[in-house]
Amino acid sequence: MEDKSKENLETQVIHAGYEPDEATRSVSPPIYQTSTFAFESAEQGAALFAGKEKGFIYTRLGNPTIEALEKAVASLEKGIRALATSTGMAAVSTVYMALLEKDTHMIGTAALYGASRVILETEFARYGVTSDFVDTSNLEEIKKKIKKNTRLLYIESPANPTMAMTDIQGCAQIAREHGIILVVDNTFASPILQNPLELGADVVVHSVTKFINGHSDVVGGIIVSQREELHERLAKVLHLLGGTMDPHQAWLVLRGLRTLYLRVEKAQDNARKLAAWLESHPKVAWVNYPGLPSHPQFELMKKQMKGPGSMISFGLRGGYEAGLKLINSVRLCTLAVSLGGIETLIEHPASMTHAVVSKKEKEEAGITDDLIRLSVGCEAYEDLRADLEQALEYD
Ligand code: LCS
Repeated sequence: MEDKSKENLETQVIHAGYEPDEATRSVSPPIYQTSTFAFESAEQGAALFAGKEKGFIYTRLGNPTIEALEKAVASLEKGIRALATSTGMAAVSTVYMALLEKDTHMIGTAALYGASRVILETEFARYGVTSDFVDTSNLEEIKKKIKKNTRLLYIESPANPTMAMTDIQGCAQIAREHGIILVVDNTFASPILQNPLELGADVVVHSVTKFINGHSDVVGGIIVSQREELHERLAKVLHLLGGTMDPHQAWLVLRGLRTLYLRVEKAQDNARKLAAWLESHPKVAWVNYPGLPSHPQFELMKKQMKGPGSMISFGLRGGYEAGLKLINSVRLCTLAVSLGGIETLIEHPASMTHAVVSKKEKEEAGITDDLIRLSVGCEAYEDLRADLEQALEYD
């Protein structure tokens, strides 16, 4: 296959990972809907299992349709290899399982997606793994928590749902100095706007449920590595745990991926305008959007991202009560969790996506009761603004 890595992202997103195959010349990749692959002989089966010959064995261990998606996302993220998973949480938990050991420690961003944090505090804690969640926007907070047994620094930037940003290059330097692996959940930015591996991260994870698939019709995840030995370690654990993707799911995600660039551009354009409009609205108390000069890390966004994306969090002067009125009054925006789809979604993280996180930890992470999260989609800006305008007409 031709090396696509030199092409512009706009081109890669359309072509990476697949070329018309020799047998049929089909332009769209075939869906290899099979659980297993026939061996030519007993000897060949043994050679495949022994790793002496390359080829497909069994879909949990690899499948051509899934591989097409993995190659495409690895290329977009500037990684060497990728592993597609059944959900975003399968990617996150595989990373934790592969890179943490009994009696080791990890440091994470306080405002992580709720389940990515809680699985450490409740489930991995049962195996002697300890964790500290800090405001990773402040690199000093990370340094303060490093211990002899710290193995993993796990960050989200921008973070779900506060939109706080973390200096990825700064984290990579700290990680290198202490022999720690840096993993970045790049779900909110997508590979179009941010490539953490180029900024020094070791591994990137995505919930492909979000921007990469982009149509709110599939759940999935992916792990991209920057080094062969990390990929091998992650692959071994994923194949044993079994949280792998299915070929039909992979085909749908690859289909969604082909329009990622167009969707990200359009949604970001809408979000820039909506964030500025919200910020000037008399009923709005605050807006957190990395594309606004008022965002505390506006300069960092310009340094490490190609654009601020399409996620906005904001609070109303009327606080929680007013927020509920707003989200119950929208007509075009859909009241639903998840994000990164073509349709605009609105939700209340404190009682929904981050409900599993304790009240005290939510407060420390900045997930306040008045915070409303908006995942801006690809509708016409004027229609979105009109919808929010009418929903803000409460007394
Ligand atoms: N990482 C991030 C940043 C996420 O936002 C999510 C899900 C996950 C990982 C897990 O991915 P999943 O297993 O759901 O594919 N975030 C959600 C959210 O904010 N609303 O609903 C799900």
